[in-house]
Amino acid sequence: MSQRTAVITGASSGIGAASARALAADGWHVILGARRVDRLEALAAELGGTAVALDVTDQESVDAFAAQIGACDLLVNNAGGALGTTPVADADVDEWQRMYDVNVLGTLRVTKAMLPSLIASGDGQVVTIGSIAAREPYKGGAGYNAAKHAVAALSRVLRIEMLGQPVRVCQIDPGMVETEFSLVRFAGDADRAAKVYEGMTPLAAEDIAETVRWVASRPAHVNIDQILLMPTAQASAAVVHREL
Ligand code: NJP
Repeated sequence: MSQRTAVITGASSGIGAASARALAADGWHVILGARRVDRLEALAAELGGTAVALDVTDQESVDAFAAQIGACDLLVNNAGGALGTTPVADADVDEWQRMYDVNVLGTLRVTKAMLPSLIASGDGQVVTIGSIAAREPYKGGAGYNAAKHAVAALSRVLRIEMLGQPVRVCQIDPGMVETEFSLVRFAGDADRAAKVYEGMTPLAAEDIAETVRWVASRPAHVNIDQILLMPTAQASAAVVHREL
């Protein structure tokens, strides 16, 4: 069988980069998309993959990205993230809009662009990285909760609409994973980001990547619909055991 191709968005750090490594180790040709192209190129060189600039919030960028991709058997919708923890009463509408754009519309833009190739593959798969925030509201999480709930709705509707087509649809919802996620959420405040993981062992990006690799390697008749995984020290979005 010829080498299969996986497209991974947000592959310049964290879960996306780790997923690219895990999939490449499993024999996939990986196409890496993100805005920080220098990082993508270094990773592509390491993995024998392909780096392509991608801003999922920009339709022209998504179109240019898709135009450079021929076959696509697996799409990992991973680009995304949270901004701030502002209460609803003080919500910054611009922050909400940016979260909605990257998480929801970004996932939509890339999925829509890749669907013809995924269908043509004859055994296509969409794996979207959601969040525990897609399942459970938490204090200060409203904008991110709303965006990831919408991502979950998109995944579930796509799953229904792809019935009868050779495209499987899975959403993987992580709890706390130590990546650049909290640094981005807290606008580069490293001390505040480090506090998120104080006194507990979070998941590593590699833990999610191994889940992506496992989902992507199930046989064509098996659709892993949804997975929620958290660190042992976390029991729900805001319930965390810390040894302080
Ligand atoms: O975070 P991080 P994660 N266009 O910040 C990219 C979800 N999640 O790996 O463009 C294209 O290390 C960005 O690339 P760049 C989370 O919501 C996480 O943890 O170069 N790409 C980078 O590669 C997200 O959906 C946790 O800046 C864009 C990547 O996204 C996914 O996991 C918990 C982009 C972010 O990498 C991966 O996040 C949870 C754009 N416009 C869900 N904007 C967690 N870590 O705790 C950003 O429940 N990216």
